[in-house]
Amino acid sequence: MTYRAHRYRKSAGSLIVATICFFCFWQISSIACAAEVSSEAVPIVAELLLGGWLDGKWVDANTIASSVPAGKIYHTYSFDGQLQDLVGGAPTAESSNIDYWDINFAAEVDSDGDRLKIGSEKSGMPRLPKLQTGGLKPYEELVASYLKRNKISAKPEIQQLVRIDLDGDGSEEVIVVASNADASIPILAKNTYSLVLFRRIQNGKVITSVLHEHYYHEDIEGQADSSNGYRVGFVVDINGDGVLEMILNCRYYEGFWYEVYELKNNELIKVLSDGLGA
Ligand SMILES: [Ca+2]
Ligand SMILES: [Ca+2]
Repeated sequence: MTYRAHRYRKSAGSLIVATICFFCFWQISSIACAAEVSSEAVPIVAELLLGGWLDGKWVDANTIASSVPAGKIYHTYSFDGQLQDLVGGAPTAESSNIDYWDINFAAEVDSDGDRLKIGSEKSGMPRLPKLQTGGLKPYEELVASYLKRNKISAKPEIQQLVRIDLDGDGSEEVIVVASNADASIPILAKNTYSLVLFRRIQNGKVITSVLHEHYYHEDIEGQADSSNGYRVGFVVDINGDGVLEMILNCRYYEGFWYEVYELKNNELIKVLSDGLGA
């Protein structure tokens, strides 16, 4: 800012004008600088307040709650598009079996879990994820290799194959959700599984990471336990750095939780997780 003022003074040729301008610039620049460093809290809401982005880092719901004002505007998203903005209230402390934070919205909208709400001025969908339904064979073979290695003889069943260029480098990343298990009943069934894989190109080679893997080898009933079910809920740039985050919707018989993943060094890293359940 002093550089701009200094240059202006030299060319203006008048000390008074230069002095006034210096202070004008100084004030404007100060406001601009303040805006740059001021860290607007970016809350993430899906069924409950999951946490968010604050002061340059990912923080949990407890940490961000006091920094979220009432009347904040939220961009909202479905899996493959931006929906209408909503105005949110101040976070409220709630309690069911566990304590959590919720945010109420002025307009109640369709099923809460189908919509991600991000309290940021920036639009979070510079690129849209695609669901691939054809050409699954290579991915079925990939899943089959994990099943074989883990002594599951069931067929590979792809539930979701999501293609998205997370970092915008022109190369698509792929998230594979495969399962033959039913997470909605309190039963563990023999020869079932639940898998979430992440595929991307690194140094010209395709590499795969496991985000979740469960292999159920026994029939178990009566423990109110169930298998885990996963779904890529949303792919949105939450913190406005141009790289999309992946939000995984995770369910079991008596509960659910969400996991937020950030792409770092070409790896998906879990940065937040919150949910409700028995
Ligand atoms: Ca990419
Ligand atoms: Ca981001």
